[in-house]
Amino acid sequence: MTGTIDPALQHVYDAVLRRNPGESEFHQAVEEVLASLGPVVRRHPHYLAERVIERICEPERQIIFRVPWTDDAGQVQINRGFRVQYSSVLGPYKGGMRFHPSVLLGTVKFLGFEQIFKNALTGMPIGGGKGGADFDPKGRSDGEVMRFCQSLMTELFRHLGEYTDVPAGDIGVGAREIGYLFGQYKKMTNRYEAGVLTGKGLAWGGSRARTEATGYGTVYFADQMAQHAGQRLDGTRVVVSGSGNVAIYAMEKVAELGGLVVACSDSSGYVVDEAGIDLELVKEVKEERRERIRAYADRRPGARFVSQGTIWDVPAEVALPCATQNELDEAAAGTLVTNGVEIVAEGANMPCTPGAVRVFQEAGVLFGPGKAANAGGVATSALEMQQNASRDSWSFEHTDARLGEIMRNIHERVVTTAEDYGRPGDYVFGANASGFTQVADAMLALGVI
Ligand code: NDP
Ligand code: 2IT
Repeated sequence: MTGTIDPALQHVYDAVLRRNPGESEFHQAVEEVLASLGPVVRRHPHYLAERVIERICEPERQIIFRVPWTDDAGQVQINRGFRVQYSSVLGPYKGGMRFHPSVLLGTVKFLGFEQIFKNALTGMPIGGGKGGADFDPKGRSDGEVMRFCQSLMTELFRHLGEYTDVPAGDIGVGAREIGYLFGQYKKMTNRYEAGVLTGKGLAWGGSRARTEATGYGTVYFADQMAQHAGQRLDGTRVVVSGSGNVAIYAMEKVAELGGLVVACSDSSGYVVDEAGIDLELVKEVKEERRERIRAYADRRPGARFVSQGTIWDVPAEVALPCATQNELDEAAAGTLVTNGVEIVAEGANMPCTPGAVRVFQEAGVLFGPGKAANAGGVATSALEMQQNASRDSWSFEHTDARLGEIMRNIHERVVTTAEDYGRPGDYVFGANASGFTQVADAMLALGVI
């Protein structure tokens, strides 16, 4: 079971706390990985002697910059942009950009840290990085979003490149934003360097199945977990939090595999639809009209909108948190367990608090951590880079089949590592130990870096 930090590693965590004050999400992400590494350093003491864990905890480079832009009323606005280039031992820095008013340096560092191990687990040649800005796209016109993206890229372009750092989307960054960012990168560099960004539109270098990949991949992973335990997703009742990119395509794949999604949410509340969530309506409300989720219940007979409590009050056998970090706490986990939840797979990054993870594991619930379960998005980004490098464009079926194969490989790798260390069924341990070992071995091979 995922536990506390081994005394042999406590000094590493103490140094992270001391050197990164106030960055609670970053502390949480580091603590979760360190709590898995006790058995790993006992088996491989040279990781401690060569201080490889301390090196991994320190980002290779952190970039913070001003993003000034003019809104539709002619008023100057100032935001803060970030790119944390965390680890390049396995390939160019790779990870999304998040636009949300809550974004701080510590947010980007937690996401970048997770990304290192997630990207290793994909088996693709990609390092770890993450970026973003404290910009709030809600209520902004396309013109405002474009001017913001152009200003951000006017600074960021000098730090990017298809062999250097390759951003993509995350919360608040989808195909529209990637388009504006790519357009400005192209203008600043005078190069059509398709592989510098992923999540592009299909007409200009994007990959089929990238839009669907994170949500589909999360459900492929949950399906593997179910099969491994002799269970099935078919016929299960499923709750999916969020209603953005990851949530929408997770819901689509659950329905395809015969599950019934009865609830989804956004930051204003959740909707319950016992007849099964109508995905076309969610897409219309959230993707096309950029409305609040209440509009779903307003237009769908039999559905109800709830603004109190949490979506995890809705009974389900499968729970897929696909919105944001720390959205599912210990109390919510307790409710889910009481209501009979059997499988939890994280579509979002770190959506379950450490207390929630403990509750699930102690209750024998199958728990798939984000760095394994949601790795299908970044893996398909790597497939997009592969297509760009070879000036090729694959069919949806081929790309989706590769995604399915990658998710099966991740599941196998995580399960095997957990068993190898005598911790069968502990997906948190398996993911952390396996991802870490690959990154650490590569680092050591490259010298003192
Ligand atoms: P989107 O912006 O498309 O959707 C985010 C969803 O989460 C929206 O429904 C949003 O509600 C909700 N949400 C965001 N912030 C909060 C908050 N503070 N409280 C409650 N709800 C919130 O983002 P994605 O779907 O791309 O990302 C969702 C999660 O998945 C994130 O954790 C991201 O890091 C992770 N992820 C994304 C990948 C990708 O490829 N896009 C890959 C792997 C992980 P509202 O509309 O009200 O803001
Ligand atoms: O958290 C993630 O893995 C992402 N937001 C996707 C990153 C990517 O480069 O596709």
